[in-house]
Amino acid sequence: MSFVEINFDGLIGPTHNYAGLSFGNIASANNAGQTARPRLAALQGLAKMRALMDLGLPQGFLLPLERPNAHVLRGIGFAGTDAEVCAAAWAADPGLLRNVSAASAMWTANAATVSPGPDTRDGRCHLSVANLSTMLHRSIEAPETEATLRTIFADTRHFAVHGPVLAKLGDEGAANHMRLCAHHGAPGVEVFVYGEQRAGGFPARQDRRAFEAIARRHGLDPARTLFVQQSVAAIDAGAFHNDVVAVANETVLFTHEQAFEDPQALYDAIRTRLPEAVVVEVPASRVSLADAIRSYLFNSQLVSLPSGGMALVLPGEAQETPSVWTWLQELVAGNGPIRQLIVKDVRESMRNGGGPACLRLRVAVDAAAMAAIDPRFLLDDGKWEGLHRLVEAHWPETIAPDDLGNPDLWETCWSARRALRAHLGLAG
Ligand code: SUG
Repeated sequence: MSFVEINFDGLIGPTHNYAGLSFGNIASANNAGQTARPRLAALQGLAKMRALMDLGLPQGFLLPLERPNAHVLRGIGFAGTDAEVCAAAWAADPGLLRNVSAASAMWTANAATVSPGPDTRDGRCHLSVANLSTMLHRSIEAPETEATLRTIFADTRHFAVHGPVLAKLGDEGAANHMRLCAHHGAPGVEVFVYGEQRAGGFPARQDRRAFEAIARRHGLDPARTLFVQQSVAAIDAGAFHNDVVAVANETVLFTHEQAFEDPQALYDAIRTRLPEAVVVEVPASRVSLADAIRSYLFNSQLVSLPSGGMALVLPGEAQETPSVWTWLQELVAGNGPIRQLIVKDVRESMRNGGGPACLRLRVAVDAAAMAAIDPRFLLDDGKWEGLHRLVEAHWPETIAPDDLGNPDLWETCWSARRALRAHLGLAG
């Protein structure tokens, strides 16, 4: 087996809800206060994983974190048992409990930044856990995410897992990182996309210096490493991560015309380093930035098919947005590398601003590194069915905003997580 790319999807956790916690994320704000369907959300996520498996692609998953997180509440002065701590927080400040209850670790594109072995000085695959320090509810993810990644990628002959960079340097991981290469096993051009804060604008969550630190730690070749600024217009239109307006796979960069401050300079820099690169740019005259963000056209998974060519795994909203769907029909009718459209319903996640690409972390590995990955986190038919059954049995059907203060819900969610860990043979 040669090099393969594995998608590690976040198994959507039992506390999935709509608390409107992410300023600058339009879907999260618009759907705040609605009733969420955690069981359906997790099943939609699993169905998407299944679709990738059916294409013949390797599929892994990452775990939901412990939510509500009583340890964090204890650290800020609440005392007692887990349930007492949560009850006290809810009474004192419901917003706090909402923040420590978020199932936001489902968006594993924000778990870490990954540089595969062909790009790094020591030939190992390097993963840097994201600090997610801009949003309170996400800033508490890193320690548990790091523990999970250290379990999955424990073999230091093939992998190096790094902790998060300084919290002052905001870092949101692979959501702002793209890799272009002749094929997954060839040295890549790594593109790190950062934001610049505009006074009064939505938050620019990715600090340039965070990415510079990560590139240094990963031992990347400076000649094949690009730092580019995300367009201010995109952030202000609601593209809080670059993967809302651009996605890359192997030789292809699929991007909106207004994704970057200086798109021509980026395209030229990529082509100089990778002459076979193909830039598929969608003009604003065909798909407005607003339609791109509403439909999550670019938050599709762009994957190489074992049979050749590439497929886009899109959210249902892309099909429902006429400008987008018309453009996509023309795209696949042409002679370009993108040949197939696969539409998956991930509406529960989409309502919080998380499309197909947000739900996955890509890790490209050779056969030896693949064999070194903890197999409990790699899916086959039987393991997928096991997860499906577990979700059906343990995940709550609905969560309305005030349910988050209900002790019965906390117990249900903690016991769902315990059942999952026991199912996988993990402690605690
Ligand atoms: O960080 N939404 C996430 C969505 C992350 C999407 N990821 C990528 N683009 N890769 C965020 O804004 C909303 C949670 C809430 O409001 O309850 C939230 O965290």
